[in-house]
Amino acid sequence: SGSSAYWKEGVLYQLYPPSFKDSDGDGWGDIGGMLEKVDYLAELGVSAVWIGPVCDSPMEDNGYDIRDYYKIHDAYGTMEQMEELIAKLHERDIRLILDLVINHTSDEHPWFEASRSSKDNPYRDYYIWKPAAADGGPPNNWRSFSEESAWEFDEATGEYYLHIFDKKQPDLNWESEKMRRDLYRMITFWLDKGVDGFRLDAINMISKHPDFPDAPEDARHPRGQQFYKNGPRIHELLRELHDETFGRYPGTLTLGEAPTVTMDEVVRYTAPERREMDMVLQMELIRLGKDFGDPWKTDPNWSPVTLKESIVRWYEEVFGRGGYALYMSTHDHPRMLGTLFGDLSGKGGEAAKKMNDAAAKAIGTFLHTLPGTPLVYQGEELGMPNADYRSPGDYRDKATIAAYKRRAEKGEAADDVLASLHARSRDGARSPMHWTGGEQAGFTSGTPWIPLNPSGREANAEDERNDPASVFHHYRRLIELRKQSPVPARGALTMIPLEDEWMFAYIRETKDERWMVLVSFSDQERECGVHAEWARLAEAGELLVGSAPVQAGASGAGTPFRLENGEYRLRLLPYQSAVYRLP
Ligand code: TEU
Repeated sequence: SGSSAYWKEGVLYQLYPPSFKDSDGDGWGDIGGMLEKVDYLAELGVSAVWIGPVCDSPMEDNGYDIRDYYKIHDAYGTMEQMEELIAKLHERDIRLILDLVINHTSDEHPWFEASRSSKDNPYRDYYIWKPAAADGGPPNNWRSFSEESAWEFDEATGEYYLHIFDKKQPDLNWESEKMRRDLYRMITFWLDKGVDGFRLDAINMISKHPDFPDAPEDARHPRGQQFYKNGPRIHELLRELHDETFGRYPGTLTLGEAPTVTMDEVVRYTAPERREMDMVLQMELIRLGKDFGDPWKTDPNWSPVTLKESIVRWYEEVFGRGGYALYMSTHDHPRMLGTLFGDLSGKGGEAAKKMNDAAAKAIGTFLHTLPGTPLVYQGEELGMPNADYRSPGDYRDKATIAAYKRRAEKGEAADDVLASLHARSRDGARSPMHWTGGEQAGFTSGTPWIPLNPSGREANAEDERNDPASVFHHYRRLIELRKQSPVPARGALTMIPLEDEWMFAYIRETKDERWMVLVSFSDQERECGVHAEWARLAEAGELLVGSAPVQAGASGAGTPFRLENGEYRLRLLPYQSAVYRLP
């Protein structure tokens, strides 16, 4: 890992295979489509691309249910294309990070078919089987992420198996050394293919409490999580995993998805001397506006002030001691643009586009000027808004469809349910990528597996690459800045105190260079008092990157600082952002 690891200086890109680019007209993104867009990724300037799972799968969870770790899913292409993608990315000095799903497999995986066939099958203990409770029901009261029992009864052997996700995703039993060895063999196979690292799916859930005790009936969703998230043997298992695989391939990047890991636990998972993982994908920033206790509720009283608190805690408690990927968008949560930030009227049109562009640039400026490693989720660099699907039939995610049905049957008003789907369903982030403003946004020549976003089409790669003021070029500039200066990746962070919680101002500095970052997360023009020293510094500063209206240097029109009656005021336009290099 070392201090000069590329991933500490660079930017990661998350590519969601089903929705990235379809090259053969079957409506599904595929590796052929990825090959077509390697130059696009190189132009954006990202250092590594994390692609979601592309192994053979029945696609119950869009590939997070693996049936064969050694075969590429037919709809995505062939192993030869995979090898070509690795080579082509490497030619452009971009690394490939594979999604590694090893907390569970598909129930159609041969291991599970053997395991369920009989109690004394050698693969029986590759999974977690338990007899029924005394009342004949599930072994305990745990519930899955899909809000049903976490146990599925299997007739053949009259026992239940554990699945903390969908029932077609049985959890692997990490207490079985034989199973672990099979996984290590598979990971080594992919490392020998030349992949540069892995994003480890739900990796902090692999160690379950050996007694599988009941959780309190009113425990937070998903009930029972306290007995498998950051479980009793998690660190020794991750250490063994590291030493048996990644540790033997120096420079391999490991990015662990660890949903409930708290800030102070990040160091235990990612400090180099721990020999576990390099970085975690923690959920603190993306939680904004969501009631994580209920998958379908939003938090009406949200405020970006929690972002300020998180980054200060991250900087003070973790930075320099552990690895942290910064993201506010991914395939598992609606895009913040169009749900929390940007144009929320749903009216569309020029004004909406302007508001969305400014908000997209504000989010990008915030993430890319913080300590840590920013992650760009496909479409975020274009300012693609959350899909505003208008009918339940537009959704594809199993948990979303089940929730809609359940709530409609309970008689909940259809509009209310649709509104909560728009605000919380992960399908909002999964609408196909916009490559052009034309037919099917240039994603496919066929019928896409999920409808395109009915709006937001003006945010597309082709138009934006030809518009220097576009969100795309704003992201390209932010990524370029990260390559030109050590300030964003390694500089110290000092918040500038402002009494307005929607306005952010902070300093990032090394001994040689000092930046000031200003960001408004508000759709209104706002202003507040600011200490004279900061205003004077910015007045003499050089604008490195800013959102429209682009300030002509620190003293031109639109300068955020004003001197009024001897007091300095900071005034920001809706979602205005600016980065100054200070004298
Ligand atoms: O997500 C694991 C996870 O932490 C869940 O909270 C996830 O965010 C939730 O299922 C969202 O509805 C990973 C993958 O990112 C997700 O796409 C998969 O569905 C899940 O694991 C099972 O593989």
